[in-house]
Amino acid sequence: MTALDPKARRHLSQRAANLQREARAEVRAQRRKGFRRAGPQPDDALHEWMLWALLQDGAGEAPEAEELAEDGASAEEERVGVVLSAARGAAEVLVGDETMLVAIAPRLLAEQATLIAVGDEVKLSRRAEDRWELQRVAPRRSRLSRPDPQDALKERVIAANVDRVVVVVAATNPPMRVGLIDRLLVAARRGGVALTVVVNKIDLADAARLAELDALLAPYDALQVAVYKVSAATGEGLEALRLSLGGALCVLVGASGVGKSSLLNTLEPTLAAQTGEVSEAVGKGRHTTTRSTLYRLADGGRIIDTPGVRAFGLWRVGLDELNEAFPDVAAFAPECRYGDCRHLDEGEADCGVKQAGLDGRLPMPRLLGYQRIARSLLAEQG
Ligand SMILES: Nc1nc2c(ncn2[C@@H]2O[C@H](COP(=O)(O)OP(=O)(O)O)[C@@H](O)[C@H]2O)c(=O)[nH]1
Ligand SMILES: [Mg+2]
Ligand SMILES: [Zn+2]
Repeated sequence: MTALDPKARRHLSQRAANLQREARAEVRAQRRKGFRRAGPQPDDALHEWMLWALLQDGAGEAPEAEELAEDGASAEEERVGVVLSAARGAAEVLVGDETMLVAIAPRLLAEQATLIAVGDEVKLSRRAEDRWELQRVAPRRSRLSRPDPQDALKERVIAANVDRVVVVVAATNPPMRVGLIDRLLVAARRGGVALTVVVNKIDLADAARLAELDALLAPYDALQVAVYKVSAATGEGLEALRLSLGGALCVLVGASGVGKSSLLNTLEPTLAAQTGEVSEAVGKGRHTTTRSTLYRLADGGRIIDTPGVRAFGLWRVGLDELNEAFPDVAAFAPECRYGDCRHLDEGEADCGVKQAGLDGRLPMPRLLGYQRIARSLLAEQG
């Protein structure tokens, strides 16, 4: 919103606060189970409401105006940039060194969650003196996707054009789930992105736990997945992590509370990415990440912070793609008696993969992890 002058910004912020107050009254009046109003919720940050207020400005626009500008736009009426964050109907776009707040073209709104993601390269068109609209999205080089939470048949792109997915887990708390790493590995391969695993909070782990983590994560080494053990609290391991990320565009993914925002703050102290600490001054209101946002690092790298994920669904992944992400498991498939063996049920006799798990050639967690995802994929297919 730095594209707005202070006066316009103050005005927008006032209108946003009004909209937020109205929404609070509306929700109070209609409180019943499951009720959810469209747009931002009363407790969302004022920032969200400012984006929403800005969107309301463009709601009554005549369609002819749009067509006119699209055909007749001259060079200085168009700009290209990268999406830093996107709300319903509006986006923050980095154009050169300037952050611009723009409305999203009405015809893109219905499919916004699929069409526009953080990291997307976009074209803007001028609509009025200081009003720009996001018109087009360039084809993506890579993506991290999952099914849309509201409609599993739709793709929800979490981040576009990223070089690396960095899955963050905590050494102790919250509990680490290897299944999330496996699923992200599948999704990352599917989207053409490399994967790094970061184990944060090692300051809280004793020697026994560290050894346990090493054993659990050893199989990933063989899959060209880099594993870093760090502490955002003490800074341990962060220099090595920073060097490995280089100037790449990375997306941080993981459960809530593992320390994604803390890591970002430590990697780039000039950033004020929100972390889970509750501010004394604010009292209420949790400082958790509610929206994916791209941040630029001083060394040229760029990192996308995302809200926490509880589970990670797989978008259009079948057993073939699963096998590609589990090459260590698939390596034993030639030893199965049947060519179409899925390495699952007791009924599948003479399974070389399960045998390899039983006699220790394949680590049991890898076999079980494979089977869990395979079962869920087969269940989805009905
Ligand atoms: N002990 C310890 N606590 C950490 C570390 N990193 C983050 N935390 C704490 O974990 C909580 C969640 O951090 P946050 O960055 O908001 O997690 P996010 O939800 O993944 O973004 C906060 O209270 C942090 O202070 C760490 O390396 N060690
Ligand atoms: Mg966060
Ligand atoms: Zn088998």
